[in-house]
Amino acid sequence: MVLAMKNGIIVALIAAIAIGSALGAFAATRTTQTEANVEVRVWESVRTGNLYLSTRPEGGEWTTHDDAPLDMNLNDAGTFYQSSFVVVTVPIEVEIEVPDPIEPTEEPTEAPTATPEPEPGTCCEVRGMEDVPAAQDRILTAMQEVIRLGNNTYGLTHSGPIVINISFTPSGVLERYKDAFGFRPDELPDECSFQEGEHMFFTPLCRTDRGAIAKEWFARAAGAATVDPGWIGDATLTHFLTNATVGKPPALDEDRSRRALFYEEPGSLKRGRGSEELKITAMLYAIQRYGVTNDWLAFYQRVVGGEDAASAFADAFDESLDEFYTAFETWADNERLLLVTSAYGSCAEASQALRLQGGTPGVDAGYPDYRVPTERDRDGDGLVCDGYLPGD
Ligand SMILES: [Ca+2]
Repeated sequence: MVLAMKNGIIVALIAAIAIGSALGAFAATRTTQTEANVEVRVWESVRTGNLYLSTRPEGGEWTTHDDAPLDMNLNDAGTFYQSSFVVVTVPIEVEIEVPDPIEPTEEPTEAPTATPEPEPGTCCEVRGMEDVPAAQDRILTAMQEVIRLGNNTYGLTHSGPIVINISFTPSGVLERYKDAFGFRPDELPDECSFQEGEHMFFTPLCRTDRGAIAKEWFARAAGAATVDPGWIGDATLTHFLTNATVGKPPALDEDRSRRALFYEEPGSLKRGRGSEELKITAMLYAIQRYGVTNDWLAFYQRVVGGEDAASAFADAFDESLDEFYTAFETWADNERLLLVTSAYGSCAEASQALRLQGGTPGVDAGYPDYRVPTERDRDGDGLVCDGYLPGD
């Protein structure tokens, strides 16, 4: 009976210590989710029956709290002996996430512009993770680079301030939202990033994701409005994101465009279908046909501004949108013919002219699927002859 009561006391003590220590230790970093193991031992003097309490961090040094025995009194119900409250402080180490050092990046040389630049908005206040300045600096630098790219390459600017909200945890992002708007949503609108008003929010998953950072800024500067026809908006966003993440704009002679030309029906663009690759291919073809990227951007911004796409297109490029579709389809058919006639019949044949790409030769490298269309791409990575080694 006495033993059972003492076991009860020990369980209660362990619970009190574990909870107390966890809250005490992490009060400063309220959004950090972690665990600490605290080892507890209760001693009972064989001679006197007095109880003593010792604790230590896992693997650390023992501390016995108060040399005096625990004062054990019967609880109100008379069912347990309980000690008075014991507060223990246990030193623990918490590892705070520190991002990789920021690589210095080269400043793109600024092209002289004939037109005065519009007054740009400000960038940016960063809220959250104040105790990890490197994390704040990193996203601020990434956002400023995206803005510079948008300004220099696309003539895009945003207006007004931007507040970047980041946190250690997804629920911390919801707290940031609450700080900004006064209430806490039930769940994140997006697991990666989202924005509302002047606030942008980046979850731990995406706060170092250049694509997410670029996407939010592009939506802010160019307008997130759905344009009609939709491919114009999708392609323009893809163009910008490719430039921001890969470091150069997409080009017509790349595999993604050639694959679209080889496998897709070019008429599906006009019918509102087609892959992201087909859409960007059409945009690149329009730029090649009519002028330079900034002409396209000027057209795009007029459509975002609410102008009818067909009339804005005719105005910008001296050709109707329907005429463009016809020209694109004719060109695409011709390109497909060239790709078909220059395709290879086997991996061995392809190896005579092509270099393996996408991995380690003999293991996972291969050739673009449209170059050897008789081979199957079993894992859908766009490469065939996976693992082929010239000479096999
Ligand atoms: Ca493959």
